[in-house]
Amino acid sequence: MDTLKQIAAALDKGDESRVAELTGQAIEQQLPAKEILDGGLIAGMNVVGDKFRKHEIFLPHVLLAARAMYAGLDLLEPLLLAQGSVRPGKAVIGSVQGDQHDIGKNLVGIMLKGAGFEVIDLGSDVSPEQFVDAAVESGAKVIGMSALLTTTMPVMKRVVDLVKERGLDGELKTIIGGAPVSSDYAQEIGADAHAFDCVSAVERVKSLLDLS
Ligand code: B1M
Repeated sequence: MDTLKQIAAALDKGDESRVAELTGQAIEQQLPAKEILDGGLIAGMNVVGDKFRKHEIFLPHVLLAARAMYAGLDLLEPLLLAQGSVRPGKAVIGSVQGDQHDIGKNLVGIMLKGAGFEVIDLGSDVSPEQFVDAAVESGAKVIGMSALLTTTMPVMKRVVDLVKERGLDGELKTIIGGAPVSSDYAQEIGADAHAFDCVSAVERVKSLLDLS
């Protein structure tokens, strides 16, 4: 089995130390960081998500897998960050109120930092007021929201509405992402953009700020 498949299998087992060891090996083999991320860590997490959906595994297993994912991400982060140099702007990011899922949001943060952005990461379970207040206080021109649950998606609309209520529409852009959201949903709630993954998130943010 190649190293990336071994990483995915170890993540599926929730074996934190093995994921760290194998990610280290993949880095030593000089595989590109993005390939290790997609073909190893994210591929493994997709298997976990699939099994969870089919009730073949339960929450404690998913938590172990998430911990194992972070063990690999910690090693990859400096390599993903090394891609960036200048600071093109500031972005506030967070997982929306009621949502604890933060792995995808953290990846978006890493990739934005890698592209040189200053990132204000509000963490998870972030209220609409926290998003907008943080953007105003920091002078950030973009709010990036992540949601993994269908039940938390509507919070994104509340953030977009609050931006409009405060008269910031146009100068403060909003971008959404996460497995259950789509471009159609972004359009429906009036968000400025949607990104499918952490790489396209950077492209979208750049184009929102006229930097691309
Ligand atoms: Co939960 N969970 N979870 N979970 N979990 C899902 C999301 C679920 C789809 C699993 C399933 O049923 N197959 C399901 C949601 C169903 C739905 O709403 N339709 C689910 C559920 C039901 C739940 C609970 C309700 C379970 C329970 O308690 N009964 C509960 C809710 C807790 C809460 O948030 N209030 C829960 C809890 C958890 C854990 C805490 C155990 C853990 C999260 C740990 C953590 O994040 N620190 C967890 C996990 C790990 C998952 C799965 C297995 C993996 C999510 C993940 O990290 N994927 C997930 C199944 C799945 O998605 N396959 C599942 C890897 C990550 C890299 O992908 O976050 O999609 P993702 O990010 C991608 C893109 O979406 C995009 O970029 C990333 C890749 O480049 N992206 C953005 C994300 N944010 C973006 C923002 C952007 C742009 C792009 O712009 C700003």
